[in-house]
Amino acid sequence: MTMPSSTSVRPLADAPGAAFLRSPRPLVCGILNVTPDSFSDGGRFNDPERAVAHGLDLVEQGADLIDIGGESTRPGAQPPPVDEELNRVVPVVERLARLTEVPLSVDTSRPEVMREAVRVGAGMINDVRALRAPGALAAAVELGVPVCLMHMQGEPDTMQRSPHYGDVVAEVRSFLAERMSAAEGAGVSRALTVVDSGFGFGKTLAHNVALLAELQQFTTLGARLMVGVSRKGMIGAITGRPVEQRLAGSISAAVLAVQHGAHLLRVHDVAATRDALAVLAAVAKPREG
Ligand code: 7PJ
Repeated sequence: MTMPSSTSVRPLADAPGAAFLRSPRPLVCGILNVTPDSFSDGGRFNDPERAVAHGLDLVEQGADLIDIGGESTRPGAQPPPVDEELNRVVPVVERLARLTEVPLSVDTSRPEVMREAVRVGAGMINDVRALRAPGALAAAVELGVPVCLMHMQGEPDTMQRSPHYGDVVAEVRSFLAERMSAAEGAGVSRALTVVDSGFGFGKTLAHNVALLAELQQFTTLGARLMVGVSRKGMIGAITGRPVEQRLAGSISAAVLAVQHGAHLLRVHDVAATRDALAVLAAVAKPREG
């Protein structure tokens, strides 16, 4: 048996601060929106007390991670002023960090919000702009926490006007490879990197379906793979259901995503997703790493 050479790739997530990413089972990340205008729960968790209570409920339901976001990225949305985003996110991260051991992720593209959120207890950055905003890459390097790099074509205010690709899977994959290289080149450990094809972000239903069908292609990038399809428009388009009736469709897509190699699921309905994954795990062979 040959020993790994010193130049061999370190195991994924073999880095301090990323222990939770090492889990051999798929992780369920609960969504905590602290925005007045999010598409599925806009305004409901707007006040910090209610947001914290909802975060604790997600923990009770079995969340492995909680993703806290103060910028609505629904189609047509404009980013809030930075102070507004800070005011929405920081108090909730700070309070939840005191009340739970479950890792907290901050869903932001802004270096100021990344820094403040990590300072008060966030342990991960989830960036729908994949560290392309000025200063974001440097902030991620400095903070040394895991980072999710997501693909988006365009910006939320216009991204659904006319999404276009030659080969959506190849283009999204090469974008993610490029952003992984940029992050690694700047000093973000590959062990801390998560990638996400960004369902619904500048994509038609056909694009989203192609990405879900070919999800395995993203597992060879050398990063953990996150999938967020919970209650999204693609589930509505496939099932013909309004947002409050998309649980069954969302669960089906989540199970399919895990069967196709997803390591993290970003979901609203944590308990139901955990149940579905328990059924899958009972019949599936254990997956490597
Ligand atoms: C995603 C996200 C996603 C990652 C949102 C929603 C829309 N971050 N932030 N992946 N979606 N990484 O909550 O459905 O799919 S906002």
